[in-house]
Amino acid sequence: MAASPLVTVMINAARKAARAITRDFGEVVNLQVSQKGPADFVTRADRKAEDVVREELSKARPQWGFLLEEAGEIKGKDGQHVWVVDPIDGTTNFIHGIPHFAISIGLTRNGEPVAGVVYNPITDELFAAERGGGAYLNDRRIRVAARRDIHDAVIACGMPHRGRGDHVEFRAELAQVQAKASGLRRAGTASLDLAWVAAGRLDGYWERGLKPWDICAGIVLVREAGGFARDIDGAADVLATGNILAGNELISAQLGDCLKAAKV
Ligand code: LIP
Repeated sequence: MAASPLVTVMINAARKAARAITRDFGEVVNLQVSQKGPADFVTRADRKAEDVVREELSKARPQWGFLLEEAGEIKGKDGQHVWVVDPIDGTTNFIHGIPHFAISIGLTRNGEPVAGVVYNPITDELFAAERGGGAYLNDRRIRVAARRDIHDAVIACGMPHRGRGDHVEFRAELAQVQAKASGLRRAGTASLDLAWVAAGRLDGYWERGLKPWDICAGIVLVREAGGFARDIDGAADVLATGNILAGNELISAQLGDCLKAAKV
């Protein structure tokens, strides 16, 4: 992939943060057996990685704003561009020593997601996309899967757990999808779920209650891979609602119908 200057900036920031994150992940794996557990350590690792990403991106585009998982919103002078960053998406996996998490860097222009990089430093898989430029996994162009029928589809989801989301609503939605799909997955990292839809590994994905930094980069990946990423209930701004549904045209429509059926 001949990355544009913009995507190159994002890739460099992700790779730089990844070096510290990978070291810290090794430490977290050791901390599993300690009484206190690795939670405090992980919070520090998260902040440290976010600082690295922020510094790299600011150096390259000093006028642009930020929406950061840890530090929150930082207004930019330019007023149009906002970096939307999750330094460790899949924190629960990270804390538990599960090697499925990612650095997610998205960019919005006037509120619209226009570029995204999602990097899993453990597998060294780097997903990148920019509006109009296609989606890539490392050097390879990726496309959403071509399956036409949800009966043949593997669908991923996010599950609400203690203190999160609407459990009853989720169970109703799951019951609908469960009855139709050929397989279900819950891997715990929204940005990678979307990246894997873009790469055709998953046919579809839905989750409610996510934050912009969980999905901004992944939305661009799915769309640039020829897929659809939209609000479950048809709202215009999926970044704002955080209720996302993704897949190719046919599977996303069928998944949308299942989720609608769960409401009645
Ligand atoms: C997480 C997501 C995950 C979702 C969690 C959470 P975090 O992001 O990526 O898939 O199910 O609710 O939002 O908190 O690890 O950055």
